[in-house]
Amino acid sequence: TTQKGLKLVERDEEGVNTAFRSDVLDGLSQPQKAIPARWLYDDAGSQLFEDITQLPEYYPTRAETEILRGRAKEFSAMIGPGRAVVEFGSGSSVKTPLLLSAIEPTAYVPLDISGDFLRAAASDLAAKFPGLPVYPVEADFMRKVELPGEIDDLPNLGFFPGSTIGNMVARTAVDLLRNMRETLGTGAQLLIGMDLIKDENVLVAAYDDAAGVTAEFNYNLVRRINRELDGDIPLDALTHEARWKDDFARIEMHLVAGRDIEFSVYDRSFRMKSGETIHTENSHKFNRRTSNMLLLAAGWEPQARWLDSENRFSLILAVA
Ligand code: AVI
Repeated sequence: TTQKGLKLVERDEEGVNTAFRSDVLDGLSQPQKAIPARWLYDDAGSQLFEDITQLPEYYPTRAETEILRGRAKEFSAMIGPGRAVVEFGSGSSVKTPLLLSAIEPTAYVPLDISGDFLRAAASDLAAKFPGLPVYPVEADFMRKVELPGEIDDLPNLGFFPGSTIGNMVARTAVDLLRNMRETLGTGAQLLIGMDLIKDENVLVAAYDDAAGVTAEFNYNLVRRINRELDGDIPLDALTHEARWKDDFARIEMHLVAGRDIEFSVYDRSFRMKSGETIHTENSHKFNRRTSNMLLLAAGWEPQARWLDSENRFSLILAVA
């Protein structure tokens, strides 16, 4: 069903984002406190993530951009002209134009839950590609999305860069990839970025940079909770930590308590012992086999795979 006209953020009478509140209260009540990573991205968090992509230690954005820049001929050979490019997320001002110039699509459809980001990205793009029809859709792409009627007859190429798939546990990732297949329809292809397993020190540095921007990104979640959910979490007691969990092939972001603390959020009390953590993000890393397995589990057949010159990041093309 179409999500047009739906209110995408539900708020109570006091203007509190109810999904945020229940995720935080539930998450802080678990033995291992954990808050879903999607709540890192309010306006300040989205800006901090943009800053992260420019950091010397954060290689994924540069590595993926290098692939998009260098492999245009191969993309156009494997994908062909005349497709509608459906981007999951409102698009990056650098990566999206590189793909669109490589493959000569017939339409571009950015999907995003945030209408503001979406409209800004869509008008930027339309200015760069005069003559390319752009049909922005405001929707939660974790579910099946009804695409605009104008592209009904075109074969689709889904585009999901950035290794955002890595921020989901396998079960959620497979649900999303399957919904993408439903959204995109028969004959669709998917071009998806997946970050690679590599030296632990390189990975930890990418998520705990010297300038402390990733730490700020993590602390911003606490500031958001305190502000929007009437919390008094003592930020000075918490330290950002990036941990490599080898068994799960993922970097985890945590907020570690440096002393015993008590605080309240939305009138509920919580405690943390010194050393206890709030788990705030997973960022899974892949190899050839695990990325293929994830795609296959959701009904996508891998067709081609490209790496950057330092073998840090992969872009995979799959067919429905
Ligand atoms: C958006 N996502 C792919 C980023 C990542 O690398 O997992 C989010 C991020 N978290 C800390 N640094 C970057």
